[in-house]
This record gives sequence, C-alpha cells and structure tokens, in this order.
Amino acid sequence: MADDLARSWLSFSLPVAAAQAAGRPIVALESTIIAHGMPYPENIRTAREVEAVIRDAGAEPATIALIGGRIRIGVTDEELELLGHSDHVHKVSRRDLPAVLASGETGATTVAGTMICAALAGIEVFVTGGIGGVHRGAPETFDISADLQELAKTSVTVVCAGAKSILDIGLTLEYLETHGVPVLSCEQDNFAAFYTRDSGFRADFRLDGAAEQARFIRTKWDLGLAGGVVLSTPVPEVSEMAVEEIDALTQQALAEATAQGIAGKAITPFVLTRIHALTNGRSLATNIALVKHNAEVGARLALALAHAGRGAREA
Ligand code: PSU
Ligand code: MN
Repeated sequence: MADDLARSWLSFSLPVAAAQAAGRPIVALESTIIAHGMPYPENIRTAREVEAVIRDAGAEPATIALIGGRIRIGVTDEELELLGHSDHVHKVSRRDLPAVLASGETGATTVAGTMICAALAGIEVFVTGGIGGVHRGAPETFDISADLQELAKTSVTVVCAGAKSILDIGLTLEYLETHGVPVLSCEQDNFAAFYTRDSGFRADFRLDGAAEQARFIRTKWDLGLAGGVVLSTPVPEVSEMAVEEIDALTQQALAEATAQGIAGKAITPFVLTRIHALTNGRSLATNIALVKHNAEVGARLALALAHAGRGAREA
C-alpha cells in the first residue's frame, strides 16, 4: 500500500469505500475512454452499463478520474455526466497527473493514469477497451504510449481486448517483453486486435480460467516482480468487424491525421472518432461490446484474486 502522503490525494466514493471496508473485490475503470474515446451520449450510457456488468458479477466498479483537485476512486452519476459531456476535460497520463491535480481542473485518466491511481487505491484489476502501444511509424516519431512504461512498473492487471491495429502490435509486444510485462490471453492463443479478434501475434501465455489467471498474477507479485500484467480477451464473434475494412479505414484515418498535423496525445482520440464516423457508428457498437465483455472477464478475475492464496504453501 502506498504511503499516506500519496493516499491523501485519493477520494473514495461511498460505494467503493464500503466495498473496500467489507473486503469485496473492486474493479477499476478508466475515464479517457468516456471523455475522449466515445461520443456523447453513448459514452455515458456505456460507462453505466459497464459498471452494471461488474456489479452483476459480484464486484464493485470504481471509475477513476481527477475532479476538484482529488483523485476520485468511484464517481457519481453527475460526475460521469461532466466527464462525458464537458469540452474541458484533460487527457491525463503519468506526465499530466500533477498538473491537473494541482490546478484542480477536470481530468480523464488513460490506462497509464488509471493504473497509477488504482495502485494507490489498492485495486489490483482494471478493465479498459484497448491499451496504448507503439505507434506505426514510431521508429521515426518516437510515439510510444506511456501505457507501456506504466505496465513495466505499476502492479495492476489490465484487462483489454488487445491493442488497436492503429498501433504496431508486433512492436508493442516486443516492447512489453523487454520490460518483463507478461501478456496473458483467454479464449484464444493469440493477442486480440480490438475491433477484430486475432492480431496474428501469439500472446505469451494462454490462461482461460479466472482461477489460473489469479494464480499466475499472485505468483508474480508474491515473488516481488513488480509491474503490470496484460490480460487480453477478444471481442465477441458477433460484434467483430471485418479485418480488411478496419485496416483500410485505419490507413485513411492515419493519413488524415498526418495531413491535418495531428500529433502526440491527440492522435488516438482523432483516429477513433474518424473510424466511428466512417463506419456510421458500427465501430462504436464493436467498441461498446468489447468493453462490456472485458468487464465480465475482469470481474471474474477480481473475484478469483480475492480467493487466491498467497505463497507456494497455499497453492
Ligand atoms: N484505446 C481505445 N480507446 C481509448 C484509448 C485507447 O480504444 O480511449 C485511450 C486509453 O486511455 C489509452 C490511451 O490509455 O488512449 C492511449 O493514448 P496514447 O496513445 O496517447 O498514449
Ligand atoms: Mn502517444
């Protein structure tokens, strides 16, 4: 558990505080996906549905955001509305956290930002859509998401549908390997590719059951091997998009981003928004379906971790 000074910045919602006091499993959720990853009002509706999926599975959801100079662990309906509807929400990764907290402005946390806050709050499982990664063209642009460095050092398991094919998935997996981040997959051997099920790259370890996943994660952390774990699970087949379609649209959106001089942290939101528009919302439906599925997998894992023994003797 982090020290008291860091934890003084945390503010728990009543339901999350109650769950923690009762020792019930908690699942963290990010807010960048709400503020910058999906259009209004689908973003708010999805956030509520994802919270409901986690509750129905027996865990407590904790959406994480920066509001009023505090790290909020769990947000109210009004705060969710603010995150999803305001034009003045910062996208907060590790670099941006002190700026937005110190100013008291509103911030939506990325995978990296949410991992930091979840770890401070003592939450071990975090559900998102897709992780950031090494961008195509990174050998020239150096655009590598801070999510990957965070996974290297912060001990939270991130449940995702892989990484979007707007990234270089091969290089993303290489980067994770270099930093000792295990990539687990459930339901298939390969790492998932967000809108589509198969990235064409094998995950490191296939573990289909929540109990096995929990055992792996406990073992890593028991050994003092600090850092995150990626758990990839593919979008349900009925909601999957066609590979050729998504590849073509991705190329187009990236070309538009380059032509318009979009760079840095604005690229991912720009490309997501363009793909949603170019598919008349079909990609959004896929995005929503995969996040809900991730929430089911994440909630099961949180329950299993709550029951997983510590140390070799309890195996
Ligand atoms: N992937 C999505 N939707 C998102 C993101 C990724 O499908 O909203 C967000 C996540 O918050 C992720 C961030 O952490 O984008 C990565 O941004 P960047 O590439 O600028 O690090
Ligand atoms: Mn980037």
